[in-house]
Amino acid sequence: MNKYDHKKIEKKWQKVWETKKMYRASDTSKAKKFYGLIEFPFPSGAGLHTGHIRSYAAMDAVARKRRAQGENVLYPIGWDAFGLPTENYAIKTGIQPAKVTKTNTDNFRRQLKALGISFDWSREVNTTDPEYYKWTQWIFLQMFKKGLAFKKMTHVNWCPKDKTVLANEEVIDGKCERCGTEVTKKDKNQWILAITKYADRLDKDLDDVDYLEKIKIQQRNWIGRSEGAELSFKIKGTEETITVFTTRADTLFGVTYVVLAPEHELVKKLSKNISNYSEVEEYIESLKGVAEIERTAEGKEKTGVVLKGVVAINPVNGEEIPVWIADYVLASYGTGAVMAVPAHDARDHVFALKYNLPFKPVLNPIHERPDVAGVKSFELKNKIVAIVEDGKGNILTINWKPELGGRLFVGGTVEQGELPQVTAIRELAEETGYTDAKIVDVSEETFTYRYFAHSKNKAFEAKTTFVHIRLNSLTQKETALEENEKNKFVLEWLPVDRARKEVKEILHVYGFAKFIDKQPFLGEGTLFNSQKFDGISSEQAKKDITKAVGGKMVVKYKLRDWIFSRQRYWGEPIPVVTCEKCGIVALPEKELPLKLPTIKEFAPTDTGESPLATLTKWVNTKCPTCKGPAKRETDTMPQWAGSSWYYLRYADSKNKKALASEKNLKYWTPIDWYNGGMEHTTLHLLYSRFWHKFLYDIGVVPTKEPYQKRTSHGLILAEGGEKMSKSKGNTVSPDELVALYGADTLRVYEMFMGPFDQAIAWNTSNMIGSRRFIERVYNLEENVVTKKKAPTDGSRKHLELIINQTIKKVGDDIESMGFNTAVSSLMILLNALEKEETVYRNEYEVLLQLLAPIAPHVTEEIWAELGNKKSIHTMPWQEFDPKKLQSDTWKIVVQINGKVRETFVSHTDDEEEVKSMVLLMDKIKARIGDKTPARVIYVKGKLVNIVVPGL
Ligand code: ANZ
Ligand code: ZN
Repeated sequence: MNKYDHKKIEKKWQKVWETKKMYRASDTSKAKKFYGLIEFPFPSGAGLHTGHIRSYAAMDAVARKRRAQGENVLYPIGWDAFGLPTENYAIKTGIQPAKVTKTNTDNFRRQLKALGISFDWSREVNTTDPEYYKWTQWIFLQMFKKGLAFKKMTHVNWCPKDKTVLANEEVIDGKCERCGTEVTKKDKNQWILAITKYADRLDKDLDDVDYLEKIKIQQRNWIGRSEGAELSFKIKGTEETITVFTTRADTLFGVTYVVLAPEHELVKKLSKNISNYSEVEEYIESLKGVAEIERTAEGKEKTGVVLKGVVAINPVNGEEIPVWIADYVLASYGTGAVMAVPAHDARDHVFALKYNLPFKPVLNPIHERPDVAGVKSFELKNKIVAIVEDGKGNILTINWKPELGGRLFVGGTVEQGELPQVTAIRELAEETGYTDAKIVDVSEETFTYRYFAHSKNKAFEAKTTFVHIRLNSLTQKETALEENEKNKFVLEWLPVDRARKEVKEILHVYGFAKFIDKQPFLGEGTLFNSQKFDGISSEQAKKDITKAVGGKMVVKYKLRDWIFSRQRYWGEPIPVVTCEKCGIVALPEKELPLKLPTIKEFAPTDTGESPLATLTKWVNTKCPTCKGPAKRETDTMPQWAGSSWYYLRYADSKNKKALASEKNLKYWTPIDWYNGGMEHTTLHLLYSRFWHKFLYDIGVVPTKEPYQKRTSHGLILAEGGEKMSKSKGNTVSPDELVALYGADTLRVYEMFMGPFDQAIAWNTSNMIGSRRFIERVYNLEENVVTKKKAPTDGSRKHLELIINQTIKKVGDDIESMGFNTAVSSLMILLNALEKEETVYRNEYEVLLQLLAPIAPHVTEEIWAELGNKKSIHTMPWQEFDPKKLQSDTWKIVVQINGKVRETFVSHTDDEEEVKSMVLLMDKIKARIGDKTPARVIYVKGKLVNIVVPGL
């Protein structure tokens, strides 16, 4: 027997595949195309890590399966090679970034080839190759010409260590995503890409793509579409107005103050009117350098200062209200101003409590039970819910028998002409005997509850008023309740926390939240305290009130424009010049690529300018328009530029006339399946969708969306569960693993280690299991009768079943990224084959073919050893026979005169067969002896009962 020698096998086949150009995609095939994509790596000095492999090996399994199914597969690879790490390395070592990149990509290429991933290497792209970034620059120029790329003085995030501008997305918890340094703010003239112009489409078109739901949700939250209204408040005694953005125009009567963002331009404009202006300035100063994310972080204490002397006028009722500035209002969102409704907004609520500002409720909550859908007329009732405290932290509950409603607070019906607080005191006395009570509060709002009482066959509308009561003493009188009434409930005082947990009824929960937890009502309802709008729904009022005060309905987005320039060396030069006469002028397209000049000093300058600014000879140039003196732009593009369109270049990577030919783009786009990390959902994925949509608009690409389907893999963590990182020294390099165990083992292990979409810790010692599995597959060849096919006389039926099931399962699992269960079902099939004394060639070949997408080398080797001339990777995918999927085993219970005497597993449920089988069983025969059964009853697939009289 040959020993499994992975080193020999893997090298050999990698060479053969390369020579035969096995994985080249055809641009002209008539077959169905499949474009599978993984996020191309940044070629770091550390080389490939196990996390890369998880995604690549998974998509490789899909690609190989699709090829076997006759599809024309494009599975490309390239390098996202611009970016800071390379540049920082160059600064440290003085080695040219281009050279570092070459070394690193060579290493990555070697590592990937050693894994046998079926990339089409002929289409390799590199974002730092001038032939590539020529087109990155070209796309930029198209955006510039359409006004989507422009320069603007911007308040930017600045990393003092990396000396670079960071996009909001690159700031994590106020720190630089890369180096962890505290981020500061700086005003800089920056290139901006107007991604917000595409916000609506980036949101809406998610409807048409097949992304994992969590990816859609993250994108939608990031885009942050919000429908609302802009309403204007005049400022008393001035010509100024404050325009607020609100999603809740229905609460306009509940506004008790207005808040401006501290940076709002009106603050300066109104400085003369503000009597405490120095306090205001001091406050604004104190917020400088605090990131927006921090300012609005949940749970952070809100601060603010009133603008003394400034009075706003509520446009709907002329009420005069104070104006504040506060940190919880952001200049960059909406209009940078808010109408505050403490009774119905959570942030305003805490702020108003802190600064003692008034509350004015304007909404009655409403709840309809589903059983009143369509009901028009209701019988009205007035009710109360009373939250009764003993003054020692306990709340009175009435624990009704479950069928009567379970645990509630005190409740009751308001009698004709009665005030709700009177009802509450009366009901309290009647039901509980407590009489020494004091009213603390009575709700202004009533909660409308509509329900159908089946016992009375009538629909009711109950309006509940909430009463807060405190007992002065626990003096308790005998109640007048009848015995049978008393048995229906018990009174219990519960500590606040238990009461909160144990009372579940919606009205009672509301009362508790209002009085004990001091929660505002955030939902929608029916208006009151709103003059002529009283009684209408929130939904209607949003429109009616907006109209009445001359406001306008608007849609806002949280998404910000993309700050696109970096003051760094290792990026695409931005292909424009600034001319004294003509302003910013695009380079003519024929001058592209504008090559990145080589330079000696890569470190960014202390002024925050790009090191390119030091190359006076390069910087000083001629204006393409007027030929006068002009200066080149010295900012470069961010790393996100090259990765925003690389998938298009794969369609036609050598094209010199266009980023890719129309024909190839038409054939290959959209990408059928893109797998990548969740960390790229709001950055790369959104950026590239934006570029793609722009290219669609200018007629360069034929589809609206770049990616038809997007999935995501879970992170691979270091052994012990920490995040893998070079600095912690806990990364795992594939090189030793490939040498020691082989690429196939590594690949099987990565697919088998756990559910693909979940994070999992690396464990090298677990790789032994995958290695053993492959060895067993290899050794099984010994038992194979090579030339013969399995007989079809039914003697291999048990194997046919499992073989067909495995074909189906592996196929389904690869498509749904259930790689771990695909491997385990192959293990089950292997077990079954190992139990056989002889295995027939076609049976063995099924195992090999199903395993080939995951372990491509060893399966190819055995395939050849079996005498096959063509590669296993060119064989058609195995089909299962749907008729042979059913597990044809039944667990049959055998009874004699109703007593269980035996159970057994049958491979048939046919009545005659089962019966005769049972009657032939030795055990059964022995029990029946010479008597004759009167009847044999059969319950299909379950039971045989033999009726034997006189036994
Ligand atoms: C009054 C109001 C009453 C509001 C109410 C809410 C509830 P989304 O849904 O996230 O778009 N807002 C508007 N601009 C703001 C800013 N620049 N900084 C902080 N908060 C701002 O949120 C829209 C709501 O957030 C707006 O509706 C506004 O508060 C607040 F019962 O207006 B609302
Ligand atoms: Zn000019």
